[in-house]
Amino acid sequence: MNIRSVEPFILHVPVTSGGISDSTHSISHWGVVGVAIQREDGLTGYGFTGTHAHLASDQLIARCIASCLAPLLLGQDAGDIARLWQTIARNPALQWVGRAGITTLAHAAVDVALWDLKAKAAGQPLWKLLGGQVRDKVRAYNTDIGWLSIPDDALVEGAAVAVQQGFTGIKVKVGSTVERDLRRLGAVRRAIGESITMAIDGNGKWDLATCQRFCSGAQDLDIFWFEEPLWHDDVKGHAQLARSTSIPVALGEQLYTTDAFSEFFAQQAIHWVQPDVTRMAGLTEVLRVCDMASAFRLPVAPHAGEMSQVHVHVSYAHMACTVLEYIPWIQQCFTDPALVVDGYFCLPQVPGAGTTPTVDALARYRQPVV
Ligand code: 0YR
Ligand code: MG
Repeated sequence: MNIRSVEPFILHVPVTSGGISDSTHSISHWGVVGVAIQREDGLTGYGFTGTHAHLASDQLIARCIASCLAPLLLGQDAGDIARLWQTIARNPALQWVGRAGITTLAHAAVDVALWDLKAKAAGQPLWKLLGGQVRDKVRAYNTDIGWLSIPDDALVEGAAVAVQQGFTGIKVKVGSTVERDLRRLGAVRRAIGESITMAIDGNGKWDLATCQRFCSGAQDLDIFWFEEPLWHDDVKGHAQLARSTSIPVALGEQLYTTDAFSEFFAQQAIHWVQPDVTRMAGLTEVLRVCDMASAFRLPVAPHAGEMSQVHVHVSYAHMACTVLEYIPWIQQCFTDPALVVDGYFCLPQVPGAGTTPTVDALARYRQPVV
């Protein structure tokens, strides 16, 4: 069935307690830059990328969808996902202006919308189309309790509350000073006990020497993984860090292509693989990374640029996916929110990819696309 219309939209949704910071970013809203793709019979698929709600750049993504991608999609068979992926990703003029960045984020929204459409047309939740359920439950870890902007006491309290709610994993942001971060992590570890997994995330802030000093001081904290310790493109730095510490290295939220992951795999610079359907060119590309991770015997923990609305389907259906990030900022915007009960994600039941916005969210948070 052919595509009749391709319409971008932008939502800016407030984050927890009015604002959060990690080592690198301070944000008050999450940007949902999306697209509605409608078939000739009226069935509509939704996809989106995630941003820091910077309207001027969000509008560039929306414009890319409307002006560059829509002409490649209109009149095409919506079911030909792989063919349409190729048409967009290998369009010479588009490649010329961006093999990563805005063009890829726009492509992400389109690819996810096509998967949503396919799942809705089949009358099944996306995980069914991806091969069905390979695990009973998907374990959630809570990132929203661990921001760098949260004062020490509130951090410890929030971690304890998450454990009471049933979470068996948390993630705490680092990247201030080594001493301060070690102190905070020590306090959190004492509060949550030994059995809870505690990952940390540096968001690419520190240099190699600082990371190594941190890792030496963190030996007794049982760190589940150290995420984005170094600058995103620094393959050999990550390889060197991975060789010098027993703490596993996690990364991927800033990588746009399978080729980028491939280089980290080849250099043994990564232990936990964190692709994101909102950062790479959609689910089609993320599935390639998941398959590659399986081949390398590496676990996948998708990064939740879509707050796990789509990744919950992938995590139930792909053997490589081990644990999934939980940040609840935008879940109320969707008709089928990615819910966590007793520390595990619920298995989605509604047909589609979990990406259909509610009428209320579209009215309340909408921003102008031009
Ligand atoms: C805030 N998750 C992350 C948030 C998140 C960022 O900018 O988006 O911390 O992307 O690193 O693991
Ligand atoms: Mg991260």
